Amino acid sequence: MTETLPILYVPAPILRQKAKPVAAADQVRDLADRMLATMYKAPGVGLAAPQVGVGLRLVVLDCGPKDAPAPMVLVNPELVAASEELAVREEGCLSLPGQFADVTRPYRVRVRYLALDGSKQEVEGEGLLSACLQHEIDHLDGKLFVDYLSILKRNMLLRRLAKDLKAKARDD
Ligand code: GNR
Ligand code: NI
Repeated sequence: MTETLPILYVPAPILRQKAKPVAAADQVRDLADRMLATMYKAPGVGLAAPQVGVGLRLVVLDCGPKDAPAPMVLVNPELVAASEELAVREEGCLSLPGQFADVTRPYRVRVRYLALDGSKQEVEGEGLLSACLQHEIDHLDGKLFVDYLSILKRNMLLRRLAKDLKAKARDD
């Protein structure tokens, strides 16, 4: 089995930094494999490289149904279009375990990226895939879903996370 990687939690500084473009797509194959294994194990529907301590613009995701795995690897993804129509969805993040909140984002987006073979690709998504694509690209820019919440809600959530992680560390 592919080795998994430890997931970093808020407030790890790398989660707030801008990730650097991948210079050669075919050189992140192993990392992408390990990120997919880490994502499925968590489990989650997406994972960005900074969440495993790597400051590169690399994302993996699988927003397909559980019975039909559809892993995607996006190198240097860029948002190229977003609908005016918005949608509200409850989001969570593997870097803020156990914390969830409603986030409003464009309902449909178009994302340009490189595949692992270096070929140019585009994907258009709505619903969960759209939210996931935006959530992961945000990670590459040091942005987290809590940044879309009111200060009050964000602080509540971050305080609860700190408390939960402290309790978990005590139990370990
Ligand atoms: O597992 C995840 N679920 C999720 C739900 C709604 C919108 C985005 C996501 S991504 C998240 C995994 C994660 O933290 N990716 O960075
Ligand atoms: Ni996340």
